[in-house]
Amino acid sequence: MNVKAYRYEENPLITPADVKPYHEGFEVIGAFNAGVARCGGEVLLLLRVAERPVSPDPGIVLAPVYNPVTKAVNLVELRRDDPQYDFSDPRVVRDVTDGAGFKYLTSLSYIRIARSQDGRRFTVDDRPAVYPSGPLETFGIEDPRVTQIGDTYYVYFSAVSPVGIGESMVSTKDFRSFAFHGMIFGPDNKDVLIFPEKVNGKYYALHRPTVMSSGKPEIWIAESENLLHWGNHKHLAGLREGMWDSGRIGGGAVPFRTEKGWLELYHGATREHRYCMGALLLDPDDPSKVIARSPRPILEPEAEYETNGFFGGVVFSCGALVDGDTVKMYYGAADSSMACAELSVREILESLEYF
Ligand code: MAN
Repeated sequence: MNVKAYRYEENPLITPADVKPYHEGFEVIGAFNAGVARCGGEVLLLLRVAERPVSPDPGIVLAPVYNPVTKAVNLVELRRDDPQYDFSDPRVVRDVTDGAGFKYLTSLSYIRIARSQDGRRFTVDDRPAVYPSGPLETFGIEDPRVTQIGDTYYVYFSAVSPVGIGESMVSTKDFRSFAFHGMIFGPDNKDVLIFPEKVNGKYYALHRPTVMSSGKPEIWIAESENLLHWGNHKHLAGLREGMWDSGRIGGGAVPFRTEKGWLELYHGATREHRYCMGALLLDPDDPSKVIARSPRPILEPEAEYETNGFFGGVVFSCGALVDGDTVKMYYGAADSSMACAELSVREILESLEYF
C-alpha cells in the first residue's frame, strides 16, 4: 500500500527570501531542517538558517568561522583555483591533501524561530534564538529537534567545529531564554531524537554515529536517567542494500506513540545523496526493538522545490505535529526551504513491512 502525502498549497512555507540576513554582508541561502513545537497556541518552527558571506570576487570563496572569544564571525579567503581545495560539494570545502572530511563549511548556520497561528503562514523572528557560543560550534549549529517534556522544551542540534560534529542541547520554557547543557553525544554524531516520555522508567534517544573504522552511518538507541548522560547503546537499524535507504540513515521527527508502538519518521539517502523519508515502528515497551519498517519511502523529493535548490533531491524532516490520525510532517526541501505534508498515521502503519 502507498501512503498519500498531502503537500500544503502554500509550500514552500518559508524560503531564504523570507529571512533577513543577521550578518552584514551575508546572504541567507537556507531556512530549512526545522524542529517543531507547539507553544502558547502557536506553531513554532526552529529554523536552521544558513548564511553565506557574499564574495566580491567569483574567484574567491569566503568560509565563515565563528570566533568564541571575540564573538565575531571571521572570513577565511580561499582561492577557487587553489589545487589544495575541492569545492565540488556546494556545502563544504575539502582539503585534498588531508584525506576524508571537510576543512570548512561554505555557510554558517544558527537557529531562528518562525511563528504561526495556523501552521501554514509563518512570520520569521528578526534575531537568532540560539546562536553558536563556544569552541565546539565555530562552524555553526544545525538541524535542531525539539522534545517537550512537561513544561520544558529540550532543543538539541548538531554542533559543528574543526574537532568534529556532536550533538549539544539547550532547554527553555518560553523560547526566549535558554539554558545550555553542553554536548550530550560526542563526535561524530548527528540526528539525535529524544523520546517525549520515559519508557519503563528510562529516557530513550536515537542517535547516529558516523563511524570510521567499522560500520556505516546507521541508527542507534541509548538510555538515560537524566537526559544528559546516555548509556546502554544499542544498534537499532541499518542500511538496506539496493533500497531507498542504502547510503545513510538517521532519525528525523521526534518519535510518537501509536496504538502499535513508537513511530519514528526517519530519513534515508542513497549513496547519490537522494534523501527520502520513511518510518520505523518500535516496540511500545522496549523501543530498542524494531517491529516494522517502510519498504518504500513515505515522502520522496518530487515537487519542484524538493528536487531543485541549494542541494536538490532532499526531503529532510526534523519534526512533526500529530493530530488524531493526521501527522503534519514539516521538512526541509533541497537544503533551501521549509515545507509541510500531511500523512495518515493509519496509512503509514499499514504500509510498513512487519518482521
Ligand atoms: C553535511 C551536510 C551539511 C552540513 C555538514 C556539517 O555536509 O549535512 O548541510 O552543514 O554536513 O554538518
